[in-house]
Amino acid sequence: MVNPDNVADVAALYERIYLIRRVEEEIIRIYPTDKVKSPVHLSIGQESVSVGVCSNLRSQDIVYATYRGHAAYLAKGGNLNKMFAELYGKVGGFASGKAGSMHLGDIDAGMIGTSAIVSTSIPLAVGNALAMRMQGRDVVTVVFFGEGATDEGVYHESLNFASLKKLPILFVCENNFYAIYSHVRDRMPDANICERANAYRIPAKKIEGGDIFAICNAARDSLAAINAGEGPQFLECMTYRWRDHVGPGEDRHIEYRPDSELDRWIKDDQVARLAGMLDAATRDKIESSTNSRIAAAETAAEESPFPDPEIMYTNVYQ
Ligand SMILES: Cc1ncc(C[n+]2csc(CCOP(=O)(O)OP(=O)(O)O)c2C)c(N)n1
Repeated sequence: MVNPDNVADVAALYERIYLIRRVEEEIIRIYPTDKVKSPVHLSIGQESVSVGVCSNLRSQDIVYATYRGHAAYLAKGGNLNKMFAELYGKVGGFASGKAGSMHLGDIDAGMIGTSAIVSTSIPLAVGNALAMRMQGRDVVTVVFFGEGATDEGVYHESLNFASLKKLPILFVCENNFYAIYSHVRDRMPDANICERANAYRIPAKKIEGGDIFAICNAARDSLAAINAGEGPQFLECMTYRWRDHVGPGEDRHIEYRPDSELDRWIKDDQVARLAGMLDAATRDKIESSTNSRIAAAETAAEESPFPDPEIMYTNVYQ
């Protein structure tokens, strides 16, 4: 149980969430220089979901996510240097610069891959859970996806199959209300996502407000149930994307969502919440070592060469 009164618990969460926030702030700063060679989908505002869930995972557990995957990658303990080099399209990246932001995959970090096609990582994650079971390996698979992915047919097939086979998988819906610019109420007659998971006999829990402690503790319970052989579990984590759907910019000018809604979520920022629970010395120590790590990763990415054109056709499956 993560205890908000325990300084070590709070510091550990803050270290991870602050890293993710600062990395994406750096991406915003760097993006106009054109050094980042792929589109970016930022998780700023949504970090508590990845951090809350991944803080309960073991190194052998496997994570799948979406094109909005920086947070999940870093929360799973991904390699910061390899990530920056990958964003810069350099050989030092985990895919030698060929994957970029939308296709994060790093087996050493337990992240098999992310995809730009909505919902496609869900059946892959279910397949991974089946493979782990067949190989007798003690591995839980976790898949992060947006509520927009639950509109897709393959999502329903995946839940059905995972439940039927009682697979060791945790489904985590990051419900930020919008698929690009369309609100969930304009896409579903009844946006009760947990009830839909229950229809496949998968226990589901909704966590309001992006509350990092609630997410942490719900994930811990779900993982315990999976490890006890109870089959798939489902978390619907309410959250909010502060920036535009794609790219580094803000999007208030598009006027598809009320400013007051965004402002309310910014007020409840979980990064600031954790920062406010720590004393200044602990916070400064975490922040300065994190910022040094980020600066070193940016330098390493700058210094890494671009790949030779010949690698274009390696590790490509047709
Ligand atoms: C199969 C498919 N349909 C449509 C798109 C275009 N598209 C890209 S992101 C997106 C919205 C997805 O929203 P959601 O799943 O809630 O995730 P979020 O972007 O909010 O993290 C859409 C429709 C796509 N990439 N793939």
